[in-house]
Amino acid sequence: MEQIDVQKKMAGKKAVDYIKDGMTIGLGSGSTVYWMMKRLGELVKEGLDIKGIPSSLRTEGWAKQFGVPLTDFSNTQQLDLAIDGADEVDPQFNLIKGGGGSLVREKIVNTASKKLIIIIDESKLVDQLGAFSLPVEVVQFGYEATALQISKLGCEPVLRMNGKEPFVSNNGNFILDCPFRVINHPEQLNDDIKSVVGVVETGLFLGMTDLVIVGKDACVEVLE
Ligand code: ABF
Repeated sequence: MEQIDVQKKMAGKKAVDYIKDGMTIGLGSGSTVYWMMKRLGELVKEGLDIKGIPSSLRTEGWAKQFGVPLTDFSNTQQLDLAIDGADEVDPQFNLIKGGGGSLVREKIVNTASKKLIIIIDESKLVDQLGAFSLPVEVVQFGYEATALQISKLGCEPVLRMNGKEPFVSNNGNFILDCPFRVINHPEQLNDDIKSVVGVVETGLFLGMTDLVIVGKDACVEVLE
């Protein structure tokens, strides 16, 4: 296993320490969350009584594969804990997410949770957000016009592709990857992008993270 995968596995497995009997859990997305789901399935088999709401169809598939019971927002509107990955994490725990294309469902799930734990490998820690192109989910209709408006904020948006076709999110939308390079004022940028007609949501997750678990080569570091 590559070192980065070892780190993801360390972080994902550590996260389940925070899951207690009776909780409803927001199940994030991505390859680090995979390890959390696998361990969670083992604990459920041992008798842990939890339910989860998945933030992507892929995570829903893992829940079924590992035997993690699911529920949905028609039954529960507030979650006890959400556990999710990230593409960048700054020292204030502001995040860029959406590299996997599930940012809208992730933001809905994480916002509905009392607590959010982010699980990452070391490479995701940055001094400043922006080197990772910011994913922005937009409706398909007129996405070229939406991209033009976003470009006026200081980047050249790139339509995410899936082979020769545009990538389509779990919500039926397109993703524009926006290379801002350096994001000095994330709150302002988030507000500015969200005010563009056609934008569904941005991958900036600001002021919502309580704890970050960083997988290292032989241990984990918990940042609070
Ligand atoms: C999701 O998975 C996304 O928001 C993010 O793009 C990705 C995290 O990456 P990884 O696969 O490295 O865990 O949480």
